[in-house]
Amino acid sequence: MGLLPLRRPTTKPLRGANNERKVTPAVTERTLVLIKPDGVQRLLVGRILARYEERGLKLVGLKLVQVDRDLAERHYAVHREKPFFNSLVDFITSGPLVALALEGPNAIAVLRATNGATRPWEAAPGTIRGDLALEVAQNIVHASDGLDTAATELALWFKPGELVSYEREIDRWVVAPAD
Ligand code: IDP
Ligand code: MG
Repeated sequence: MGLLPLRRPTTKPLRGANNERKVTPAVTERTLVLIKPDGVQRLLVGRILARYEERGLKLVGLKLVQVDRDLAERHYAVHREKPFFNSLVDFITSGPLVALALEGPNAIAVLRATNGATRPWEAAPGTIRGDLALEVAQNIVHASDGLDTAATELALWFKPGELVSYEREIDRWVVAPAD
């Protein structure tokens, strides 16, 4: 499930008196993030999780997984024809990783931006890859790249009962009320 209904219903019209668009409604999304085996081995799990939490994203699923080849190949199926496919599957199965489901307004775009560009030398400082990685084959994190892939990947990594919906006291300070 990549796209969720707004937690707080919009109570005011989205168009003003002159029919101009007043606000872009926030879209609450869920997305899959992996802290890959290099992140686990380099003891970066806590720091990476802290970045996502501090951003305001809500953790709705979390587990440590020793990935088998079948799941790895399905997760990276879109890259099957790429020359790096086998080494990518070797790498992702080389040790445990941490799978996260994160929720928030525009979570898919927020996570892609927070993780940074695929090639760490092109990733902006301040991003996870821009601060913590050097090599494209060991770039620490994965995040779904769109609504469809988020839905597919969440279903691949989490059973429905492993994703938890809940309210946080801080949400009113993180998620702005609808205008
Ligand atoms: P993304 O992780 O930023 O979405 P993708 O293009 O989907 O990037 O590639 C999936 C993963 O495959 C990357 O995170 C990276 O670890 C690996 N990868 C991508 N391009 C290369 C490459 O040219 N050589 C080796 N590994 C690569
Ligand atoms: Mg990708």
